[in-house]
Amino acid sequence: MVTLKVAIQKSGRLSEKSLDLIAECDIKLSQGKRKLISVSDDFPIEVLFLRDDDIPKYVSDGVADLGIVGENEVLEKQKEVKVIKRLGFAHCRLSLAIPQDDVYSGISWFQGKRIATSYPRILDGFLKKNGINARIEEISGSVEIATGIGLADSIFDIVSSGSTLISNRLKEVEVVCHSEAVIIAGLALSNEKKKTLNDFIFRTDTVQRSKGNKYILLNAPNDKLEKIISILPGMKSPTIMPLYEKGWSSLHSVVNEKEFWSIVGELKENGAEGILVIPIEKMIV
Ligand code: PRT
Ligand code: ZN
Repeated sequence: MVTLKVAIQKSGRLSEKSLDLIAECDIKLSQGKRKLISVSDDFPIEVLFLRDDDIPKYVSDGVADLGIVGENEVLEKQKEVKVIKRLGFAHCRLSLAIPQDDVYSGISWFQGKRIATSYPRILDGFLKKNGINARIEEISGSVEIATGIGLADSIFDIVSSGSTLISNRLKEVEVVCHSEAVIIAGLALSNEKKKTLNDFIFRTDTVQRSKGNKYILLNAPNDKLEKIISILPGMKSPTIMPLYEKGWSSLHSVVNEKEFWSIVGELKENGAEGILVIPIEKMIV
């Protein structure tokens, strides 16, 4: 298989989880993190460690074939790349925020105002769509202090818990878009590279599917099995095996971690005993 070059963030909010994903795919990288390039002996992959802002460009230029990056950077950079998979981590939103004490009258509040941001393109698109004429002050970091130092009347920035806004006496008034980590790919991958890509995506799908799911084993009297099966939301039909003790069976199935706590009481009420819940490492359907 042809080697695939994957760009991930060198250091920051996405780096650890990106490396975890690669490791969970059973791909071991040759060198420690924080190097410029790492290779793997057991999968045709080369990992490039870059700044997240640069990843869409490197992928569209073909320097890297794939990238793991925040969707916000993809939307902002407007490079020729396609999002091929959402990864379910680094969730955040891009929002407009104004000083806490200002009365917010709706989107027209922004008419004629100065808005500081590191995401001028996304903001510009939003303002145009809403017919707002405002001045965008592009800055590369510490956007949240822009109103306090008199650089702008409001800000447009990433919000996660909202505590940065609160500690800077700002309030979130418009959510413009949501973001999470995604895998992006270049538009012109060779067929050979696509094969490696499919293999890599298959592995990531397998890892993601297993997350949040648990293998459940329990014992139950045979006359209660039907009821217990109707409680279990399982993947397909559960496996039933007879126990040595007559009239009893062992039932095996897969449950979602979140659902487990809401059904465990009902399982017990209906005669389930010796319930075991075991982590699943890989799940292939
Ligand atoms: O050095 P490099 O350029 O690679 O890194 P960076 O500093 O630009 O990015 P980094 O590591 O801060 O973030 C990488 C990606 O993580 C972002 O592009 C988003 O996709 C995602 N992400 C998720 C976040 C946040 N959550 C987040 N909370 N990125 C930044 N923040 C910052 C935000 O800028 C603000 O200052 O956290 C603050 C807000 O957080 P709350 O929780 O106080 O609301
Ligand atoms: Zn960055």
